[in-house]
Amino acid sequence: MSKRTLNEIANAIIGGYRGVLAADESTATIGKRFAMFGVDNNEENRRAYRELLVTTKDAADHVGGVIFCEETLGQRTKDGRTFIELLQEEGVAAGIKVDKGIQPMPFAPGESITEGLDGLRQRLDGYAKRGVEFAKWRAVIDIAPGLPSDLCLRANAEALARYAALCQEAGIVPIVAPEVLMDGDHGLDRCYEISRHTLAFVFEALYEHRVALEGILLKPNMVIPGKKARDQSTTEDIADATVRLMKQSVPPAVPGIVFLSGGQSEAEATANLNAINVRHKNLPWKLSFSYGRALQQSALRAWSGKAANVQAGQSAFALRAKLNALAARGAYSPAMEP
Ligand code: 5MM
Repeated sequence: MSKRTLNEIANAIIGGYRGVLAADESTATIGKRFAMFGVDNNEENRRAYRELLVTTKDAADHVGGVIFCEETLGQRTKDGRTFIELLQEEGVAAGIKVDKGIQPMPFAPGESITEGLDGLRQRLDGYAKRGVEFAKWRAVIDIAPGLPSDLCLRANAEALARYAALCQEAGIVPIVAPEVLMDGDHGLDRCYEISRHTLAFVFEALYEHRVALEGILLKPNMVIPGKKARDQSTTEDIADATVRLMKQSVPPAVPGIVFLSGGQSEAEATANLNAINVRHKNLPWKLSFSYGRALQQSALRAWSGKAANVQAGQSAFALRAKLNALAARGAYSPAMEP
């Protein structure tokens, strides 16, 4: 079988109004999620939980790609299949988070830089041989008084672009994920302004590094007020500001924009994506989801680490996957919520 081009892989992941499941939480992050429901953060629980997600019946109709962390890639389902094999049988692309997390940026108080470029070419070659078709690298941008600095934005954009170029060289689609955090009390306009600035640096760096935009997926934040903002915006305002930002910032060659949920509730993340697609038609890119928390919260709650609850967890995950795929085509309604 001939290998798919980068553009074919990207389009297959988001084709049919599907989106991406971000199940790539590092051990520390999944530990925080497990702790909310009293689940022990051990290797078997992490494996069992990821197996619950990827063996959910019919999820492949709504999810075209799953991002794992390194540990999950080396694990197997109870019946001995690797997670990559399992996804391939379902026509779902396997992805891997390749960044090594964030570190404080030197001489830039309060800001962070994502690490993980050393040895990345070799790691990507190994992943490609195992059947991984896409990757993810996340830059984290904090909004605070006087922040972010151009230094932080430029350094993170440069790292994202170097990662993306290495991925494409290895035949892997890079998900480029610059995340402007929704922590803090800033309003919608400030989020817009900082996200605009961030994306300008990112696309300049992608150009400099000769990254083919047809072969990436962009995973940005929506334009949304900080969690502690006094004035919370309407779904319609969030949708309009987000699409305005994308029009200003993202060239039409990019096949798809898969938003992160970033701490929105499950219902909010679905409603916002739906409003984006209801209110804005004939856009050059597909607008879908690459959610972590907003696809998993109710599944994790229903499962709570108990084998007897696997089916309940899968039903909860299947529902979120379906509702978000409906939102990707603008066909969701809050009345569909349980
Ligand atoms: C931004 O976070 C990504 C999407 O998740 P949300 O929809 O919950 O925001 C997610 O892929 C994230 O990058 C992973 O959970 C990995 O996080 P860590 O910090 O463990 O690398």
